[in-house]
Amino acid sequence: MPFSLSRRHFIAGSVSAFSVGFTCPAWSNMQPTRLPIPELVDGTNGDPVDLQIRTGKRAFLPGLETSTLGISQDYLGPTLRTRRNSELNLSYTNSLSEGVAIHGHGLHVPGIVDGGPQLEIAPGDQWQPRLSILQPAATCWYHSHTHGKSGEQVYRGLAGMIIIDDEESDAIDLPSRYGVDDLPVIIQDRTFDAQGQFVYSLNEAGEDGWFGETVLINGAIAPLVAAVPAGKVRLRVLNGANARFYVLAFADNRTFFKIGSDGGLLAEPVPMTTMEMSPGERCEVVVDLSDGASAELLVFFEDEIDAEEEGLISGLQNIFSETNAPSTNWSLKLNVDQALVAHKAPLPDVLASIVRPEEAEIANVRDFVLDMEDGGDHGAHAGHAAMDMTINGAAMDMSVINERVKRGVWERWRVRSNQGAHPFHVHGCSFLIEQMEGSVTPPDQQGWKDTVVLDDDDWSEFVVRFDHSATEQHPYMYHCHILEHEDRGMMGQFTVT
Ligand SMILES: [Cu+2]
Repeated sequence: MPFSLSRRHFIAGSVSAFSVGFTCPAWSNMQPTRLPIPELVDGTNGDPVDLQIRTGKRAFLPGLETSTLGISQDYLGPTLRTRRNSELNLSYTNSLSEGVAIHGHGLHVPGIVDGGPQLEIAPGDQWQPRLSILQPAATCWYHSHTHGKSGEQVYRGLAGMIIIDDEESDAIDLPSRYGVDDLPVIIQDRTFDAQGQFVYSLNEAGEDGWFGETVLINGAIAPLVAAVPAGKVRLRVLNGANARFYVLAFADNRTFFKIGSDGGLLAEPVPMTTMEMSPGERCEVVVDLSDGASAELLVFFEDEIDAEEEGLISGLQNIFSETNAPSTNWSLKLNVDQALVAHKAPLPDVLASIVRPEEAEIANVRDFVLDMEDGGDHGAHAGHAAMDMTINGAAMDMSVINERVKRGVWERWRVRSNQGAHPFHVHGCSFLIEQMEGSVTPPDQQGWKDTVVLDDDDWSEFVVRFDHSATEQHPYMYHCHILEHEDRGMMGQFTVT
């Protein structure tokens, strides 16, 4: 059951709420374009990787150039590949006219190289973090974490994927040829104006954050197609949205296998037909195309599937026949190319060994309550000034350390909200979820994670241990990964010593 049937969403005051029904945009009748595959930059040998934070232009829509931000490219950045027990040396140059902080999301690295808002790169400056990669194989990402501007900068393009390999993942037989049978799938939603420019306003974002109307995958408007071999294909799916929760399913309702979550491989493959993903979350899945037929991955907006329809989603045909059915325009079609060498080996029964701490090892418990306070009468616009977003009653203050954590010690963190669903993200670690929204953790959420969804009914709980240090000058962050919530203050700072 990947769904929370009790999840509540806010409609009132959400000026970005998608409410135009499902008329297909004009460009949807065109031939689907090919899924772009971001350039792969291998940083495994420790050579410095130059990353230019810059402006760009991309024609997402035919004949219209959109002004963008990118990292060494017009929109998004290259996929960075690294390896456990190696050093990843990055060299960022900020050529923008505003400051930028770039966070390595999911990386277990000290606060001083974590890229939080305290590490803003001034215009024209460089930042050269040396990252000792000590964690297991995983799909991570890097993105803007600039104080008060993460949402806008990510929306315009400042994000990219990081792939970590290790000896254990090499030893098991999984599809791993980047761009062939191991595809990055970065899903985002964006709104374009009549001139093809991105539409974004933190001040006008509703309570749920900023929702785009058009799905991009790897920086191109869906629907998209990819040519893949007639075998097992691995998708490294990243929900790179500012605020949307997505639901993924194949058009033929086929079973696929989730093999990895935020922090690495699951203990064993988990069969699924639908998969919900919150902003910031990564899911690695394997789909079998051995029969040579194509498969179409559909992207639904979770907020457009109401509770009654959620009950129907296991029979997707029912959803398609609903008059107010979610859009099926947003898809990635996997077309088989028989000329490509196929990965035919069966999925391993065991992927990774995940060891949970004993109860006696839990040395401390911390509670976090996320809150959104409506500032009063603000008409149709639940704008920035009207919203008070806090964790444990405090909005993010760059000069305040909210929590002090001991290094190398297991803790239990309990997280709840007073209003709405939020993806809670913690820097510098992976954690193990013990319960989600008061319920038993679903099998696909039982691996290493750095985001957990919480709701306003019950606690989500996880156990976590920090193995690196974060000082008062360079603390870690915990925050809601709805970027408009983060930018409005739903974030705190903590040290690890
Ligand atoms: Cu939130």
